[in-house]
Amino acid sequence: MAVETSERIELYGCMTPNVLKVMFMLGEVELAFRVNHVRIYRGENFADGFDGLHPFRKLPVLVDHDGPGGKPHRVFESGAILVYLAEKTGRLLGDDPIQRSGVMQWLMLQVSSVGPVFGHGTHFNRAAPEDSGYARRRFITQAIRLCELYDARLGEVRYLAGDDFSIADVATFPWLWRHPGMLGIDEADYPNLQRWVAEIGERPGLQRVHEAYRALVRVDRADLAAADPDLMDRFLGRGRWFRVE
Ligand SMILES: N[C@@H](CCC(=O)N[C@@H](CS)C(=O)NCC(=O)O)C(=O)O
Repeated sequence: MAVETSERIELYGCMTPNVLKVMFMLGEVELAFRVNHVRIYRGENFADGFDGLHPFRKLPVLVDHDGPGGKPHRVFESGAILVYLAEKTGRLLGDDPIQRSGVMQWLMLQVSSVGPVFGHGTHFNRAAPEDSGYARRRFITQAIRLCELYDARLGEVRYLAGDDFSIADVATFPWLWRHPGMLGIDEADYPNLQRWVAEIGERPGLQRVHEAYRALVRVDRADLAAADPDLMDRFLGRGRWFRVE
């Protein structure tokens, strides 16, 4: 894990939608940042002291060396990082209390439902050692309900919180861009969602960070292909790492 601080913002990350959210935001608000690649498929998030960055040893984590009062400030949890950056820059959070409330509702729905449902759906679809039919079907069913909900919403409004692009779109795009297809959901059934994915995918903020994210993907895919099976069990919380019978 390389840590040099040439930029004033450091992002601890790896290839995952939750990290892409933060990179996308930094690209949108045009803040320079340095990525500290945490090699999760080599177990770097389990290293001594990593819980000082994130108490649950997860990514992303952001460290702003120009934080409030000019002091360094650390933020974990992708939703909290987006709100922090929106407040820091005065961008993408809504201009009045009603707009801001709308942005927060769609942001919270992503954090509490879209991420966990598509994340667990992908886990039970691809990573469960034996076919856990109940869990796989449950999470894919929830994912389909979410696709229906977002398709209906995006049939009424241009962006998730209404007329304006916001951190709710930034948070949701990395999850609804490819994960429905990865779960075998037919994206053509959701034309409004497809329209939004196509539009958000062209955002300048995403273009700005595209190469930096691709670099994480290249290294993590190679690490994943060579990963130690016991480390994968630890990472996924299974095998000898199960804590219950
Ligand atoms: N709620 C967290 C989720 C973060 C998360 O699950 N990150 C994964 C990305 S791979 C991770 O760090 N996993 C490592 C682990 O669970 O050991 C957020 O939105 O930031």
